[in-house]
Amino acid sequence: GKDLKSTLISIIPERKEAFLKVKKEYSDKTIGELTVGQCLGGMRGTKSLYWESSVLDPNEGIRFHNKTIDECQEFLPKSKHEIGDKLSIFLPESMFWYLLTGQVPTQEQVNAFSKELAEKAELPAYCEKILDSLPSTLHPMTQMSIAISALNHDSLFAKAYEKGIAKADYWEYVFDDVINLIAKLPAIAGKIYQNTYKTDILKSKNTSELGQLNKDQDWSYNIASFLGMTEKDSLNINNFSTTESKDFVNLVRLYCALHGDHEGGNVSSHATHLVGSALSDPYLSYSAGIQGLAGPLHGLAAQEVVRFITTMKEKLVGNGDKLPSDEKIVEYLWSILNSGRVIPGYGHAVLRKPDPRFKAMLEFGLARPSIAENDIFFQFVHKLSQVAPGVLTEHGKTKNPYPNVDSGSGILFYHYGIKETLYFTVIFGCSRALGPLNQLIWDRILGLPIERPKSIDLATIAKLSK
Ligand code: NMX
Ligand code: MLT
Repeated sequence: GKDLKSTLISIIPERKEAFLKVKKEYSDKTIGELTVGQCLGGMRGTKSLYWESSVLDPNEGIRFHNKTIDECQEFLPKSKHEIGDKLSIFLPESMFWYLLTGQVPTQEQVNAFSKELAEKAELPAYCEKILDSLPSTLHPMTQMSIAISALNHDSLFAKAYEKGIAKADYWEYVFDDVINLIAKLPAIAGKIYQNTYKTDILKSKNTSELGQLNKDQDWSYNIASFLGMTEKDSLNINNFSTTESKDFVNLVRLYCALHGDHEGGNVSSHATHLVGSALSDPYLSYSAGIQGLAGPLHGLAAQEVVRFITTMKEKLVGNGDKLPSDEKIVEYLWSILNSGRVIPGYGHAVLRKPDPRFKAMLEFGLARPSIAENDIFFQFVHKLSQVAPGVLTEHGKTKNPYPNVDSGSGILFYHYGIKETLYFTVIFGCSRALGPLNQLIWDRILGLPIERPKSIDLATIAKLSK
């Protein structure tokens, strides 16, 4: 079968023709109105961004090229090492292929793509040096954005642009940069984890590497391995059995495949798209996305939820391992709301029902007795999803009282031994590359212009409103 780039090349003419046709025939037509409320209220609901690979329905949740999460789990290829295994999970690289081309890759194509990513995974020495020079007190997300933007040193697009290239050729260089960037994310994530949290243990064991690259393995396996989280890693700090190791790798696969794309308007995707429209290369563009993901109302909620759950557990049951009564949880939630804080992991700018991505993460835990029956933190997450919607509805402010994507994921990583709360959003940052960077390639294929909306002052808003 063809590789990803050749597959993409074969579908460009048709997609380009469809795009140009709509642009030509409908450019003067309207697709909605803009209210003053929208202009002053975070542009909510304004249909003003073009995005091909996914659409978010407020009630149903995300669809990737019109397919639900369950459907994707059915038809997207899984790890070659686990073919036929019922518990295996579709690969993020299958998802990327599908997002970019709208086509389902064969097992063979995905195997080759995983291999290509592993072959390009190594970080250049200067990037490692930059990461090594950062204080371990610097937030992991800041470290991640620094590492990603530093890689622009090697941007093929930036170099070619400097020399002078035709606009029609931009996308090929952007494509190559995107693949290189995605390939290097596992090593970036691992290095940050090692430098920030594991230098002491490495020193005490007289070794310099937490985990290593496995060229025969998929992208998520390598994220897990760079974190020192597979049973094969030399330290195996968590004393993982083969099953635990397999489960953790599957958690990373599920998490990364699910968190990749959430249409275009979320902060990280929108930021990547906007910065890319200035023809900043993919490294600079995605580093802007990472900066947005680092905000507590967006991706950082993953960290806030774990802090929230562990503190609540501590306050309500101390060292105990049984859930408190629902009344006690309700009372605790009210104390948070009455002090003017938000319940992290709840609410959404678009969704009006529980996030199907949350459900998928919850089901991952529920399917494993060691989590569902023995992990009190997970049980808190599950219980909260039943109790908090009622409290938030009574509170009456949030338009969506249901759990969002960040509500359950962090606690699953916590279960497997990643307990450093500030770190969780870095794994989100690996995953989120898939959606915005696939669209960035299309932005350049289709020749989208620099983004430059009109801004207006309050007097003009009042004058124009009718
Ligand atoms: N707890 C308490 N109050 C809330 C919550 C919540 N979880 N969610 C929304 N509200 C409040 C919100 O602060 C606002 O109050 P005010 O009028 O005083 O400013 C009011 O409800 C209306 O907000 P919405 O229109 O429902 O929500 P909006 O679209 O502005 O914001 C979020 C969406 C996701 C930023 C918001 O629900 C929130 O802050 N949630 C908690 C943080 C979180 O979980 N973020 C993760 C989102 C997923 N992700 O990864 O990006
Ligand atoms: C996301 O995945 O980006 C979040 O659910 C936030 C959003 O869609 O606005």
